[in-house]
Amino acid sequence: MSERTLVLIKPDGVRRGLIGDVIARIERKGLTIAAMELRQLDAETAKTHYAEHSERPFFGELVDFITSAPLVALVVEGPRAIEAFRGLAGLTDPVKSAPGTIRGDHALEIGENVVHGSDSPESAAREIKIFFPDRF
Ligand code: RTP
Ligand code: MG
Repeated sequence: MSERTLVLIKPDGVRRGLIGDVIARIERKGLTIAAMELRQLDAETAKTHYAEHSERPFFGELVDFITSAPLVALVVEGPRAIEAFRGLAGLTDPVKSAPGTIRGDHALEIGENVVHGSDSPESAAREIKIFFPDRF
């Protein structure tokens, strides 16, 4: 059974030239890219996407960062795609992420951790609708 997940290559990943690296890992794993777009988020879209964190102390910084420059949004598809991509990404804290993961290989700061991946089927459905409202 195939599943879809929303992946973001965040502004730090785009700025640092990591689009190709992230896409290569997705493809090497056997996952499929079903949609992809380079875009810069406005604050409203960013707040909707990260609504679950609206009461957290880092929310303002998170919104400022994710809207600071273009990102790449992808819909990634495959068997257990949500869990599969979270495995490729590593843990939220890049220092605790194992080498071999995207965050473990490329980042040091929690606030600039290169990628986002949906964390549940409900999140994936909600987030895909935000980024690709007419496509799925
Ligand atoms: P994401 O949603 O971006 O894929 O990351 P995640 O699931 O691994 O982590 P989550 O708990 O959803 O947090 C969203 C993003 O907020 C930033 N964050 N900062 N300063 C902090 O303690 C803190 N905690 C989280 C991170 O950039 C994280 O990716
Ligand atoms: Mg999250």
